[in-house]
Amino acid sequence: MERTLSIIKPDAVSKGVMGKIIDRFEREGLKIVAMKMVKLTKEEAKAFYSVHRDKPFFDSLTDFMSSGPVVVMVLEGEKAIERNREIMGATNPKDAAPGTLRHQFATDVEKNAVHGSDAPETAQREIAFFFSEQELVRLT
Ligand code: RTP
Ligand code: MG
Repeated sequence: MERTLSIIKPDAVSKGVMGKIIDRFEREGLKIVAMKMVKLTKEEAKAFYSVHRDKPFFDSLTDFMSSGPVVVMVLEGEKAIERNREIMGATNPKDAAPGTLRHQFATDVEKNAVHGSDAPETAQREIAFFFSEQELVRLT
């Protein structure tokens, strides 16, 4: 069993599609083992996306991520990291395959509806960024 961090980004929350996104994860068999709604500060967004600190889009990305509430979730399942990335689709919705969340719900390459961890080490770091061990429910 693997865990990954998923974020429903501010664009998707304000469009009113968080239920649809959660529904998709449930239908795909990914189990939600932690979930909360938070509004990140600019500083928190910068810390979360610190790997991108030298990218030209960093300031804009962290403004966007702190612009409104987000839903953060821990998804659990076999190959959860890879499966979530498949369900999300490519970063740029123009490149995202039909049926992926970003194809369905993203506005542009930045306002792209969802985040998902990209590797086991990043999943561990990102889960710990938002949740303590006691906040993750045990399914069995
Ligand atoms: P994420 O980390 O949010 O799951 O997205 P990702 O792996 O598909 O893409 P990544 O390269 O990690 O980029 C992180 C987020 O930064 C914004 N971005 N803007 N303006 C741009 O060219 C640009 N490129 C990336 C997106 O919100 C992207 O998801
Ligand atoms: Mg990424």
